[in-house]
Amino acid sequence: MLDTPGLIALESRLGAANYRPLDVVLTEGKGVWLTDIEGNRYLDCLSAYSAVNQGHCHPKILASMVEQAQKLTLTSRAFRNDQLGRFYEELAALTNSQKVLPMNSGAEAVETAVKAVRKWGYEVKGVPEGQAEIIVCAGNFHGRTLGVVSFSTDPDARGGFGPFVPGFVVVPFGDADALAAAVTPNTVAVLAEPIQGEAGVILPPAGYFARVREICTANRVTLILDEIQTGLGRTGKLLAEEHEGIVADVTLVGKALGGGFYPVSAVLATSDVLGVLQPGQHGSTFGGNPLACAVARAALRVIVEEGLVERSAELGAYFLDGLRAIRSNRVAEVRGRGLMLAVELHADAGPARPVVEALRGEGILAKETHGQTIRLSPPLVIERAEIDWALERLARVLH
Ligand code: IF1
Repeated sequence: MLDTPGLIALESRLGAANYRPLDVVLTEGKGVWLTDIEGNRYLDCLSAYSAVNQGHCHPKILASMVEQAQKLTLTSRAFRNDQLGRFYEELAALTNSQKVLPMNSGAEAVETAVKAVRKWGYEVKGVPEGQAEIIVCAGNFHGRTLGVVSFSTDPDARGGFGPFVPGFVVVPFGDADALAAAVTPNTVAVLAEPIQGEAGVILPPAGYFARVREICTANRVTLILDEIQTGLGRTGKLLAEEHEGIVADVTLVGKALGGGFYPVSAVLATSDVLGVLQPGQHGSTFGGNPLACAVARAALRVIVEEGLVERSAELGAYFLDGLRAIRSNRVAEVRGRGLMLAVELHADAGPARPVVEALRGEGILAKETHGQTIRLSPPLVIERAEIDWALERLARVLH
């Protein structure tokens, strides 16, 4: 029977076990609300890891997707299409970027950036062939491809997958002195998340990225910010770099760029960096396809027209205050920026998973990370009353 246990059994029998999802089988989504096949409603506090900042099945993005799907969906980059240039223009204007390179998943955008800065290092900076080094931060999460897990520090992400891609140097996140000490004449880039997501919503110390920017500039090193999760309004700014008062040389966006409808990612960079890629040196069958471009254009329009960046700042602060007001001796810390929030439990308060299960029982879908932390990142279209509704239930569960 294709009821909840039946569908779960099907998944277990035929699927690889690389996830351990909550046993809720969702079938519909609208705005911040999800419905399972039994008709139960849930407030989404994960937003598909920030890929549905605009809310589920946003009608304007849906309309653009349907309209484009009826006209033209895929041409490959062997030919041009009438959506790509418009997509470049709108994304570049919004993010103040010189050049755009479209890909599909976040991990592909990271791989693309790594390839581009290495080539820039050899051709522009003059690093000896094969010697390029990229500095990354401990606790990073940039995706699942072999190149990307090669510089992960998470044993689960790396274990059993070697041999790895060389050329990466790991420094502690938030320690600018350690980063400065790791720079050599062969360093081509520093790659970091503005706020570490998977590590548990870890904010850098004030002034950290300003110093990272200085160190990069002084040593002719490119700064790559992975804004795949933090970007497009999640932290209360369009890009999280704005909180730090800096501008990256290379910015990676993904997730919400596809509005939850379609995988769309992009590398935004200076002409200097992306200019090193010549015909035949990089590409993707699906990257920059007209359907992706039309969806992304609509996804960006919704962010701007509905003031989602401002909403994220305002309602994120409101949610954070509400979480801090919860009296619970199980909570060690509440932190976050915009609507990228986390509740960390005390080490002796037990794991976060049962809390997440209890929240599900109260009608809230959230996700634990690294044992002790519960991430809360609802779609940016959430209303104040819905946050109040969630706070009431969070208080009950965390009591
Ligand atoms: C999974 C976390 C979130 C990302 C950053 C690149 C990517 C991601 C900063 C890759 C992806 C996801 C993927 C998801 C879990 C998830 C996640 F818990 F791992 F950290 F969002 F919080 N850079 N993040 O966060 O993008 O290739 O997946 O499109 O299940 O692996 P992708």
